[in-house]
Amino acid sequence: MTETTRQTRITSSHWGAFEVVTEGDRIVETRPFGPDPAPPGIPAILPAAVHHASRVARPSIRRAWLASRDRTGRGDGDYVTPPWDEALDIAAEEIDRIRKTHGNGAIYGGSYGWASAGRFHHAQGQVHRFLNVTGGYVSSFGSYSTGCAQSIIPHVFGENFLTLTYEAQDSYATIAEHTETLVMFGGINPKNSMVSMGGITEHQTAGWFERFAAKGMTRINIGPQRGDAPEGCEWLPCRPGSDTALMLALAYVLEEEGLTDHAFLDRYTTGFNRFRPYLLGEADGAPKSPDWAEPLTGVPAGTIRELARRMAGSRTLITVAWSLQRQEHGEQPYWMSAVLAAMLGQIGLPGGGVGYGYGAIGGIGKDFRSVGGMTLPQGTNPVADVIPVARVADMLLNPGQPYDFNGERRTYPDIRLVYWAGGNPFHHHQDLNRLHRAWLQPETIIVNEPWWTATAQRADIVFPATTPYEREDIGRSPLDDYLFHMPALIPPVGEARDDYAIFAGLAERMGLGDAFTEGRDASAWISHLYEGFQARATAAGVAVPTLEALRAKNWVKLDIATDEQPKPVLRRFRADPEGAALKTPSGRIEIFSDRIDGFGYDDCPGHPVWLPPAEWPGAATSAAPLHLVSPQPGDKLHSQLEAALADQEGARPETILIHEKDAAARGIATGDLVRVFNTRGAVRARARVTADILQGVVALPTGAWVGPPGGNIDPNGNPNVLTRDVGTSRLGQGTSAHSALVEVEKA
Ligand SMILES: Nc1nc2c(c(=O)[nH]1)N[C@H]1C(S)=C(S)[C@@H](COP(=O)(O)OP(=O)(O)OC[C@H]3O[C@@H](n4cnc5c(=O)[nH]c(N)nc54)[C@H](O)[C@@H]3O)O[C@H]1N2
Ligand SMILES: Nc1nc2c(c(=O)[nH]1)N[C@H]1C(S)=C(S)[C@@H](COP(=O)(O)OP(=O)(O)OC[C@H]3O[C@@H](n4cnc5c(=O)[nH]c(N)nc54)[C@H](O)[C@@H]3O)O[C@H]1N2
Ligand SMILES: [Mo]
Repeated sequence: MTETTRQTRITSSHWGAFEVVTEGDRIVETRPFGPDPAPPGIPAILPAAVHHASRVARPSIRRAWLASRDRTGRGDGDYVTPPWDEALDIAAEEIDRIRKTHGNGAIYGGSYGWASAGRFHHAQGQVHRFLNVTGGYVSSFGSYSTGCAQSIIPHVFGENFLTLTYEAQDSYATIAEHTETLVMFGGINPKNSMVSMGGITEHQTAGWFERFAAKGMTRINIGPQRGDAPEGCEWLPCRPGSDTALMLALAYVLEEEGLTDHAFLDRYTTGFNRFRPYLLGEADGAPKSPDWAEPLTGVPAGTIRELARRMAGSRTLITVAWSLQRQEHGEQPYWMSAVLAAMLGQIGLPGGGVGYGYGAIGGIGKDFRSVGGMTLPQGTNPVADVIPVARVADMLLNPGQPYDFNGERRTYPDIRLVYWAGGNPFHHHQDLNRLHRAWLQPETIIVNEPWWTATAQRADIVFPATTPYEREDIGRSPLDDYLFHMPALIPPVGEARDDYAIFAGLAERMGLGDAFTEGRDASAWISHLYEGFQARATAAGVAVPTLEALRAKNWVKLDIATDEQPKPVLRRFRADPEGAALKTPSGRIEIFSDRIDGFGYDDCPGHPVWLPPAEWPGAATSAAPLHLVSPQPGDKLHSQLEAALADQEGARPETILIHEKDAAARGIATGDLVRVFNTRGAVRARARVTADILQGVVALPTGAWVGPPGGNIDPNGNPNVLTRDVGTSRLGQGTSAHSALVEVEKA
């Protein structure tokens, strides 16, 4: 055996910090990071994933595209592998041709996706900077995570949704101290708070729930799965897509039994008088009573009444999972939960009111003094055109066609070139067979990727990108209290290059090299960005080491934790509704919004309403009787590291949870291979039979790479073959991933 140097160092990731053991050029082992009380299992797969055969080894160009600009064969797998210089020449020439022939408005660079955690090498920042420097691109608004909430919540609270959730909600410490009843729509799942954009170091959600239990807090998980909240929580099974009906019925009981806090409504809200007739049924003849809601939600009327009384009689925090707005009419549960909390009169009180996304990512519920993060400046985009992020297939299929978005009538651009870096749309988008048809429209598709993902396999030009383990970076999330130097642990695998080097190479060929690099190499950029961060932190009174010292230490914990941070926006508003008025048109919480009413949308009118989705249990048919929810995977982040995970015995196809009665009716047992299908497509999955899911609902997590195009069944089990690609409404235009009906049969 040749002698190799064995080294152990720490790195950071979206799922936390961990130790990495290297021997020479290889990662051989990972271990938990000492200070993390609940380290996730994800890093274990890293040695296999980083050195996996599915790494993109060399720049690759699809043979038929190169020969004749063929687009129909995308996914055919037939690539040539020219040397870097030649591949960069070809790509730069093509980008130049498109922008000179059709303008930069013909380039789509939204490039949605989580990429990696290190801040300088963040692929989105890199691709956007490159495209800005070279004349701009059509960009995207919002995220798949919370696009719908990002549209509706500013109308209701006058606040940017992300500012509200990340900076203004109660911390778990405040909840532990003050909340008596925690009502969780869609649960709060420690499995999901394993991750956070840019990193989460101490995983504490499970620990907080132990504290909540110890102090006797009532914790109610409302939704289709028992497992969406930690063990010991009460489970109130409720049909997916029906939460708004349940919230309306709770509001009805408050109003009927004199439990509404009218003093709060008078002082802090506007429009209750226009909502009340709808609630009581005076407007449409249908009182939104518990008896009305029972057949819609599956929750017994008596249970609804009792819950409303419990909520009114105690300090109650309503939490709403992000999944509730990743569904058709997702605006409604987000708006209605605010109305329900306003009727309870506890908004702005510690441990009361409403909170969005607890548990969705690890940073929510933590309170830190703000010292910010570190990002590569992206410059400005000369192209103004922006699409709602989840409307990408609509855009590609309908150039020049009008669409509505949040009060505006817009037109889809005519996209000729797509550049994607740091995302996997053939994992994340809905109705993948439709996306495939849309994907055949542009003349050219370029992807930077470390692995041959489902998306890379459908690109014309693929540039192999390094992983974070192959380059130096800084790990820093504004929602975390750690700071990491992420050393280059191993040299680049194959011929991989950093996204930065790829874009610098393209920019140089387009005569814009200096504009892109500003004369810095990666290391000079890291020093430059770090110095900016250090100066801001110092100004905020937080000591951070010099970059040199951080390099030597590998990581530091920043002294920024606070036990309790006053909820700035809503606490101040409660204390002083005139002086600290909200930034809504009325200055108050808008139960009725004249602005939204003025849009004239029947799928999102002027106050919250019950609108059944086109696909939900209430619309089940004999052809598609089961509601599919597609939660985040517990063993990884989205589709990342998939190739190595998929190699593990029994890991693929993905596991689908099915209720024991639904399984029995179909002769299905745990471990059986099944076919899950609807009119949009079919996937293979492995059944796990359980009593912990509502009858009539099945759960198939996201994360599998969809198989090659053309097959009539996806062998890996990606739920997006089955999901429906429609906007939440004309207002939010978010993804409706959780609104889908399917049938399951034994394979
Ligand atoms: N059915 C259904 N679908 C969903 C959802 C759902 O609930 N149900 N949820 C949606 C949500 S909330 C999200 S956020 C999306 C997630 O969807 P994505 O964010 O697209 O998923 P990831 O697998 O994280 O994709 C990141 C990609 O970047 C690559 N990558 C990592 N580091 C680098 C790098 O340094 N450079 C480059 N060039 N590439 C890199 C990874 O290999 C990976 O392929 O999925 C959405 N899809
Ligand atoms: N381990 C891990 N954690 C992750 C991620 C990951 O890939 N892996 N991804 C991260 C990302 S990008 C995001 S955006 C967040 C998402 O965070 P969430 O949106 O909270 O997560 P989901 O897993 O999509 O959904 C949570 C649960 O909602 C339930 N649900 C679905 N529809 C309904 C409904 O109509 N009503 C009710 N009451 N419940 C419903 C489902 O049973 C599901 O298990 O998770 C993050 N956390
Ligand atoms: Mo997300």
